[in-house]
Amino acid sequence: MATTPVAPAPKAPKLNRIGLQILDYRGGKTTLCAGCGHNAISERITEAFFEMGIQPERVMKMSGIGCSSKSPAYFMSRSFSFNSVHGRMPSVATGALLANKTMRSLAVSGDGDTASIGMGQFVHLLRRNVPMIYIVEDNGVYGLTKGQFSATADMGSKQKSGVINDLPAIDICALAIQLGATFVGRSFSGDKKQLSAMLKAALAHQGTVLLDVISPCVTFNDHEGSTKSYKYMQEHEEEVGEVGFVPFFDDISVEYDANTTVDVEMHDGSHLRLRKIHDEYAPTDKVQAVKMLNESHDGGEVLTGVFYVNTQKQDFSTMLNMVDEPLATLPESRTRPGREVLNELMEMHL
Ligand SMILES: Cc1ncc(C[n+]2csc(CCOP(=O)(O)OP(=O)(O)O)c2C)c(N)n1
Ligand code: SF4
Ligand SMILES: [Mg+2]
Repeated sequence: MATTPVAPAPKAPKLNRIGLQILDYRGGKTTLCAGCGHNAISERITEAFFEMGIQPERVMKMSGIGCSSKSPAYFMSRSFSFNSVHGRMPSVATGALLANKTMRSLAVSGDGDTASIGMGQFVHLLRRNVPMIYIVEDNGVYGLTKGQFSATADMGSKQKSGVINDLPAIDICALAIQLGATFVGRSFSGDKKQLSAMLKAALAHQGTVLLDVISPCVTFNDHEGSTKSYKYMQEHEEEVGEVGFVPFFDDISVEYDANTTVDVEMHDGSHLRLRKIHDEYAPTDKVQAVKMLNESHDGGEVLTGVFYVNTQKQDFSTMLNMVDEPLATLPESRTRPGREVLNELMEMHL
């Protein structure tokens, strides 16, 4: 007797350690240009938050203005989100975190938003070591306003119209290390493996994480003569060290060679394992990290990897000795001083 073939049962979706599936971390459909590096970064963010098992409702997504700053709409729809004013996101993010330090903060900005109009705010976020992940989707141009050079455009790089940039670039990573960020690295939107490992490690850190991610703008800065194009990155990317990450909920006894690999224990018990490729690589040495970045510019390389990690420095909310309960949920009786206290204060200052 002939048997009717039975259709295979549909595969159950993969669940993460808190029982959610990848769909729970997705956002709206992107409206950015097809092939824009920012879209690939959104994908990596979605995967990293899913794989680390972060509750989307416990995340606040912060951004300024630009194509990059629009991208938080394209991942984690269930999270809180604040699309602020061009260049003014750092102060909004700092305030939001102080109001509720129990939330995870993820900022997505652009090179124009951060290093041009936003520089005045950005440097103060760095020196405070505000506990958040700050991603700069770096394409060397103002994509949203049609491709003018930003402050990260390399000297000598060519605009689509043929105009040459005659100003030196600001290295956001060197600046961040110098000013106080405690986890600093650079990646490339096309380097899936490295960017994923760096994002997961960033989620394990308590302090300011600054990730400068080279993210080509296919519409205005992906031509011959650009130093932020896919082709230029494929030819000039130089990994300073291979980034490995073992989350706290996996087996951390995985073997590694201590002669060639630096192991850093992160705040949540996860391990960042950095295998040296570059001779001078010493990711816990601030001076060495800045020196290496300066030398790489002179050599025309685009260094990527984790350049600097410091798990010892206090983050901003610890430094301020904030109460455990978020300020946002404290009752008025605990936030508003009574008349007696006010009178006492007035006496003291008379
Ligand atoms: C206060 C203010 N100044 C200028 C602008 C115009 N503006 C909008 S986006 C942008 C640049 C965006 O560049 P970037 O941050 O690099 O983002 P991208 O679009 O390249 O991702 C500028 C100058 C604005 N919206 N608000
Ligand atoms: S203009 Fe450039 S930065 Fe903006 S979405 Fe298009 S490719 Fe991306
Ligand atoms: Mg830009």
